[in-house]
Amino acid sequence: MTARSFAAVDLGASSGRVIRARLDGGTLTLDEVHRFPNEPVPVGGTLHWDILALYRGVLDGLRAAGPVDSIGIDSWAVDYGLLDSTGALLGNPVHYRDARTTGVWRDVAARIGEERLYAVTGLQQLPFNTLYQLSAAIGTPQLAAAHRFLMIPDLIAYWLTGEIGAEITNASTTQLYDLRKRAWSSELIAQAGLDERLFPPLREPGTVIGRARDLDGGPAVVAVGSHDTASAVVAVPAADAHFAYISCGTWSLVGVELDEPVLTEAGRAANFTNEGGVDGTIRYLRNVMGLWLLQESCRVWGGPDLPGLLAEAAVREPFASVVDPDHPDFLAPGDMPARIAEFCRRTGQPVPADPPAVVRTVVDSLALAHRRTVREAAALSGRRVDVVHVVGGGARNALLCQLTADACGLPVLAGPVEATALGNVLVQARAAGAAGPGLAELRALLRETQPLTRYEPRGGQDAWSAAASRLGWDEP
Ligand code: LFR
Repeated sequence: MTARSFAAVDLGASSGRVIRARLDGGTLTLDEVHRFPNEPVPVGGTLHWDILALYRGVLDGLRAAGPVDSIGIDSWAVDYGLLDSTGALLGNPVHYRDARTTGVWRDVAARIGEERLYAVTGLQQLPFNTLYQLSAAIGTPQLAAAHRFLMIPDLIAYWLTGEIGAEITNASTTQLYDLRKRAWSSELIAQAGLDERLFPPLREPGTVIGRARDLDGGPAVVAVGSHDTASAVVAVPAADAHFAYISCGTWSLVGVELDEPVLTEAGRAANFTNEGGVDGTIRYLRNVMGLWLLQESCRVWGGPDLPGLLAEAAVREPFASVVDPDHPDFLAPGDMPARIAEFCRRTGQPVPADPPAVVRTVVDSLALAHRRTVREAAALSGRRVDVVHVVGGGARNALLCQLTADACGLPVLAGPVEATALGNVLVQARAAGAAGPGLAELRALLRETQPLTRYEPRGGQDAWSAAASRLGWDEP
């Protein structure tokens, strides 16, 4: 078979990347050809994405990648741009961490009915779900002038190809998508007071969107799991169905992969989500705040040497203090060490005295939240879990991986670090007839080509239960 090359555009909350992948027989190699910062900009009290700077980075990266068979685009979920009737972008997309939805989501959810919302969309309540962002925009001149709604990867694809559409894995995070009908929910769109004509036709991962007009040779742009978590889960190198995954980056997305949604009252009460995955799979998971707590702490500390801090944290006292990483206080950008200190004070725990102590508190707390969420995912779905796969940047964090294995009482298989880019590339490779056909074959290819690290649980489950009860957590 001849060698194939693909470009993965992966936009993350703190940086964007263009990665070139080469698939040659049994070898799959990645090469990051361009990385550019993603620096949100506060304007007039609203936090925006600098979408044109991101697009500039995408174009520079795609030019640097040279000739490729195709291009796939993924990014974080829920956020969007609005086009006017001439196709021009109306304003800069707003960052999901902006506070404009704070007071909105409870009212909207109560008006539509939380049970109904869950029955149709299967989604967890996150204050920033697209439904709540659009609800917050009702009455604005911008929404009144809007002709089309495009999620971030669909907007980038539109700029590259001129083609309008909505990729389904990302559409499934809007809370306006009917999971069973695999279509926009006319019912919820109407109830939210939105115009259904805003929402473009849906497209499946693996379909060709169009040609990138401004690039040499006009390579095809192919729809992938454009929600970064959907692409990351494609690249979980699982050998059978009995696994949980933690897609660990800015967020930790913790759950299991299912064939059918779980829409039970218990799942709704536990705020579990059913996001649409590649090949009709369901990502049954819950968002855990993830490395965001460390990233923001490091920003406040002026960019310290993180590996050094983690090494020091590893020898600090375990469970000196633990926090609930999902507390709403930790959602917005800001002084995380101060917020962690405040949480500890409020809950009668020692305040971490220096950066290594803060780091230990964060890592213990994340491992504890991973444990709780893996257990809940297994209990709520009935899926037996024998191994926990940690993929994404967090797979590099040996302390977090070991403590997650300890906390879950299960082996952790860490890697690939580049899961999102790999999942993006594999769906393109399959569309080109160069890999697959099923997720099982794509994952087998990863097991053969990507380095993975195994962490065995070291016991001590009682200490983890005790830490969980300090937070008042009821564990299954
Ligand atoms: C991860 C992610 C999560 C989503 C959050 C906000 O990058 O896509 O899956 O809940 O970002 O969009």
